Amino acid sequence: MIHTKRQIRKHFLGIIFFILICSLIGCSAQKKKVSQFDEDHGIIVGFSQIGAESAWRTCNTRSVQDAAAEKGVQLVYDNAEQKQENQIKAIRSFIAYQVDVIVFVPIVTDGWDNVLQEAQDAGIPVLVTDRKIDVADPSLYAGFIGTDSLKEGRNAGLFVLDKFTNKRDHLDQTKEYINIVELFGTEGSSVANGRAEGFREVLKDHPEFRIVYSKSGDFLRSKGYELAVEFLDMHEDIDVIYSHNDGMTLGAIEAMEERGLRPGTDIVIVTIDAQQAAIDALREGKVNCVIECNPKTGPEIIKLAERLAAGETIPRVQYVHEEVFYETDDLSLIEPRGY
Ligand code: GZL
Ligand code: ZN
Repeated sequence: MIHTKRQIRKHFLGIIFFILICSLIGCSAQKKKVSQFDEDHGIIVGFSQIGAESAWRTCNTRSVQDAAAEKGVQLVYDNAEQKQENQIKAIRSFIAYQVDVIVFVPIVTDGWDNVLQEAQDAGIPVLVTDRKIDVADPSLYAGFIGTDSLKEGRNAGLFVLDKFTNKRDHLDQTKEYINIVELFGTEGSSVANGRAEGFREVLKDHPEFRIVYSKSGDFLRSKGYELAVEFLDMHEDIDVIYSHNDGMTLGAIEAMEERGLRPGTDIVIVTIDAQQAAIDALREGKVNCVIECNPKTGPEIIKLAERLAAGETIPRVQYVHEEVFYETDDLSLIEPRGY
C-alpha cells in the first residue's frame, strides 16, 4: 500500500504524540509515585543519641521519637552507649542508608570533622542538637538547637552569690571563704564546659568564693555518690555543692545522708536539669536551687529536620526556653516534669 507523504507525516506525528503522552503520563505517574512515597512515608532521619545516662537523656530520646512518629517521619535511631566511636559508626551507616537528614547529639565537642565531611560529600544535611561541636569548617553542619549551658552556669553562680553575699544567714560572719565543690559533667562536653565557665564568670570577682574540689561524675548518679564519699572525706567545711546535673546530685545527697548530713541545710546545693526528683528535693529543702535544662526538644528538632530535607536553611543557633526554680518560689506552681 503506497502511503502519500501526508499520510506518512500524519502517521509520524501520531507516533510522536503517542510517545509524548506516554512520557507525560509515565512521568506524572512517576511523580505521583514519588509524592505518594513522600506523603506515605515522610522523610528518613538518622538520629544518633549518646546513650541513656540520665533521666534527662531518656526524656530527650522519647521527645524526638514521639515527635517523629507524630509527623510520620521515619527515624533511624542509634544509642551510642556513651561512646563517640559508636556515634561515628552510626553516622556512617546513616550515610550508607542515604537518610534525608542526620540529627546527632555530640557527646563531646571535638573529633567530628571527618565524618561530617563524609556526610557533606554525600549531600546529607546535619543538625546538631543538645551539645555543641568544634569543627574547622562550620559549613559541615546546618545548625544547632539545644540548651544554653553558659547561661545555666551563670544562673548557678548568681544564686550562690546571692545566697551568701546578701543573706549571710548561712555563714557566721567570721568565715573567710565559701568553699565550693563542683560535680563536673562529661569531660570534653560543651554543656559541662559551658556550665563550668558560666559559674566561674559570675564568681571571678569574688575571691571569698573558692572551688576546693571539682571532678567529673560523667552525669551519672553512681559517680555522683562516689565523688561525694571522696570529697566528704577530704573536706570538713564544704558550704556549697554545684552539680552539673540532677543525677549526680541525687547520688551526692545519698552519700551525705548516710553520714547524717542535712543536704540543703548543712551544705547548699545547686543542681541542673530539673527532673522530677530534683523538684521533689527542692520541695523537701534538700536542694536550694534547680536550674532547668529542657530535654523536650523533639518537636523543634523534627520541624528543623523537615525544613532541611526540603532544602531550606535553618537558624545557625537556636536555644530552647529554660526556667530557674528557687527555694523561695511558690513550688506548688511547678508542673509535673515528666522525667
Ligand atoms: C544537657 C545534657 C546533659 C544533662 C544531663 O544539655 O547534655 O546530659 O544535663 C545529660 O543530665 O546526661
Ligand atoms: Zn564578693
